[in-house]
Amino acid sequence: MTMTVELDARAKEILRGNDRGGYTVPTHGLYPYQWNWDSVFSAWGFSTFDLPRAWVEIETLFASQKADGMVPHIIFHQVDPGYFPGPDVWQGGGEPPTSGISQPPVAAILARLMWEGDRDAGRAAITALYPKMVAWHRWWMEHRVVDGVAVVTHPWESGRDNCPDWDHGMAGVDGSNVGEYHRRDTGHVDADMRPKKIDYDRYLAIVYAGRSMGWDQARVLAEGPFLMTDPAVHFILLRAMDDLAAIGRDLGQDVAEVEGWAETLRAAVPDMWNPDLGAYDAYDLKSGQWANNLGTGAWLSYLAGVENAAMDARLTKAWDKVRYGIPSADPEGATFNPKRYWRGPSWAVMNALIALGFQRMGHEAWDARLRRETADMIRIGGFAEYHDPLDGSPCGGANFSWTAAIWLTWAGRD
Ligand code: 2M8
Repeated sequence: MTMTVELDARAKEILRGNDRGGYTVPTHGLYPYQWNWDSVFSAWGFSTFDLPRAWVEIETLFASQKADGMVPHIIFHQVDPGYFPGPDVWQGGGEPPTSGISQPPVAAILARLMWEGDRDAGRAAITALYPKMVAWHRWWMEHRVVDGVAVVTHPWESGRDNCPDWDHGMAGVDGSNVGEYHRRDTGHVDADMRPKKIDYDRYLAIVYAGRSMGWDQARVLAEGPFLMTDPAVHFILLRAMDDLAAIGRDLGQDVAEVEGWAETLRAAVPDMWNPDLGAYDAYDLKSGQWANNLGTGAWLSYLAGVENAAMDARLTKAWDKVRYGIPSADPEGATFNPKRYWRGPSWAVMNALIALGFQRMGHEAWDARLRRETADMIRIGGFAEYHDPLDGSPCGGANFSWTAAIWLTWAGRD
């Protein structure tokens, strides 16, 4: 097992190595562009040793904000043939070009932590960022909230691409007409650790549909082929609203609108409860079915200050089935796979977000356990994109920015 000091140094080296000047790539090769939430986690990592660089990361991300307030999920700073689908496929507009969807809005959550860590150093950055974050949150409320519940229009928008939450919604997407294409991800990592071809066909079909609507987000919501509620994004957005309001109050802003959004989201939390599952669950708005999956969304409820005693025992039982962190899918679920991407592996980055929830709700023992397990997993498997939750072995890409960031901010701290 590697020593903490060596891992600290290695984690910083990874972030520096993935720095492309103003933005950080998730990892060299597999993901050669700026991804929205990866970038914010990288910023949090940088904040432990280079705070000015940390703020620049978020500034660069918001520099690509659209006129309607959306902050895109990928920013294609420099065309790189190593990733598919690239800017020519997305046609999301912008200079640099972007994708046409968003990603979980973690910016306000982590920006608040950075700001409260050093107010003098962060004042100018947070003052400039605040109205941009308000505009982004407004975009979520207008274009990705249905009857008070957050939705995603593409599995990629959730950040948890092939998790079982999306199985019903994906089954309703016709991927048979996307033609020939050449995936690049399976040239970088083992195909068994990635989504299947049938998933990629459907991912592309959803992209082509959005593109044909010129990424008019009102139409994407109303007419797109995929639409599911996402408790994970809902709880992230709700927490981000609370944090944005706190930042606004600090800056002397009128936060009534932001507080109103938080109230709307909070009032809809019971609507995400699936009584048969005994947990918060994703719901397919197209076919009218619950996902029936004990997934990351349930775990993220604590992040938003939501607790449900009926769910706690169910969650800890699932956690006890593995050794290294929170599995991205129920270990007792029929399709659990400890190595296939979002269908079972443990993600250091999700563990950290879930732990912020445990901290908020005073679950100190759970926080300590999750931190210890995540640290052990990184000691065993290194700074991998994600890990097998049964033995800690590395999966996906190596030298990953967000895993390095999580080591520096949380997992590797005593
Ligand atoms: C993964 O998603 C991208 C598409 O956005 C991909 O597989 O090509 C997800 O794990 C996502 O959450 C993450 O932001 C991205 C980059 O790390 O990779």
